[in-house]
Amino acid sequence: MRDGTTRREPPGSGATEPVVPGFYPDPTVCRVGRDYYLAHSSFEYFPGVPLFHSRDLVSWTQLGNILDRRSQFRRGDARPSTGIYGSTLRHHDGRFWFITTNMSDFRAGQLLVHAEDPRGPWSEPVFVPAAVGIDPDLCWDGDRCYLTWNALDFEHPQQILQAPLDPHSGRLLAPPYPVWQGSGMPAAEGPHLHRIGSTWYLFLAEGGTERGHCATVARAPHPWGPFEPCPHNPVLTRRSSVHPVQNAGHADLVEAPDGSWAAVYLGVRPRGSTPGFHVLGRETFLAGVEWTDGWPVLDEGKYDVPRTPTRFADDFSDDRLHPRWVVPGGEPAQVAARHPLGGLELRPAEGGADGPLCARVRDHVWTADATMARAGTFAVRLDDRHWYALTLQESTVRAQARVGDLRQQLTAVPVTRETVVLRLSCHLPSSRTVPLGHAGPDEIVLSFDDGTGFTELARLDGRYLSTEVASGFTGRMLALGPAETGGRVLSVEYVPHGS
Ligand code: 6LW
Repeated sequence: MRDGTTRREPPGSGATEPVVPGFYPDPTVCRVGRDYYLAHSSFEYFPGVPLFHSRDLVSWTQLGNILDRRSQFRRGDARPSTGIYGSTLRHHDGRFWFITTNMSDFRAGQLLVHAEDPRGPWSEPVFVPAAVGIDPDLCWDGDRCYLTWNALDFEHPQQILQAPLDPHSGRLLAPPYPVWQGSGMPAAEGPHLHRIGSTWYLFLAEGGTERGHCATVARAPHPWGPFEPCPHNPVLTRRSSVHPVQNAGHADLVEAPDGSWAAVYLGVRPRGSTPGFHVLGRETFLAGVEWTDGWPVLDEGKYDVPRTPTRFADDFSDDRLHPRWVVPGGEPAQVAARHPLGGLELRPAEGGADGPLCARVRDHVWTADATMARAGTFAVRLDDRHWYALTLQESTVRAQARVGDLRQQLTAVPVTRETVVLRLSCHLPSSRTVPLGHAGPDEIVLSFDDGTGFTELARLDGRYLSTEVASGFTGRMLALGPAETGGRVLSVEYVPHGS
């Protein structure tokens, strides 16, 4: 739905189906020839910044993670929702450029890496210490590069700043100056500057990344302004609507080879009783962009987006871990090593930090099996204070839950074999919504099979593993870790229901 404009055609599935489902927020996109590349914020999880490739904007394949060395992504304070925030991916003069903010290293300023091949290796970082803040954007006018960012200076209303930048050294070539500050809503952020013809368009996210989220735009004859706001701002929002995708905003544009334009943007899919609970984090959606009177009109229903195939099975027999595996505040090489007899040995993170080996949950209903040998933990988590877990150790399977300050062992059952399948599954709620029931977004079942068939240990309301309860900017993850006596996982299989 757009404020101030009416839809010309019934929405295609792209209005409700993400092109990249799961915790892949703050999308930024660029094109080289016929190849599109898409990158996302990833917060405390390392390696950081998942990078995807597509030829049609609709189907995407992960190439890897841009920040895959700790020299690029300094660990710092690795609490939940620290780390890598909003960013910009561009291609200029034969190079890919990626700029972002590592909130765990905030005073270092913006972090800039480049690569000839998007599969990497990406360069060592150049920092921009004179541009502290979040959501950096790069845009070139010929060879002159402009950095635009949100100074995150709550003392001053002029937070969206710009300055010419030497991207090789990270030096600002002039003092920063304010540009367009948005349409007046709170939290103007996520700037993306695009030159289209002889006009410069500055897109912003406004309203905050919750239900009031919007995308707005202004245009100018120069990169620095003066900016004229679009008369039908916001050009994208779902505020005050009953649309199944909410929090829509934080858009980035890309031009197709045929001269048409598209936009990627973030949204959430809340379910259950009011206020609605979203559990997969902020996901990436795709809209068409048409131009009327020199202004963009986003059409969220332009594309038909098929359901992304998210099923995977991993026996960890490849030389390298799949790029889906990441660690909150740690490194995969620290917490997992190939076991000589097969599978992965699971180790505790350094200093007892919370650091399981994680992979994003990408669907609303699914079943995931982790086959453990003698010991190990398998959990679904939002962060270190919100998780449901199964643990095998000393011939016993335990089901546990943590919700904020509350932590409870739910049950413990003896097992007869050393190899046990720990199963987490997610189902539609069995209750109706308030006031006819008490439905959350889903129900999570913890069960195991020690060769005698699956035994259900617990069935828990999924609302406690949602952003509306836990807060933060991330989404649900499957998590593999050691038990107190160590851990060895032989395989993991993730199967979305209905796939
Ligand atoms: C991102 C900023 C935002 O950098 O949240 O709500 C931050 N908008 O644009 C993390 O996603």
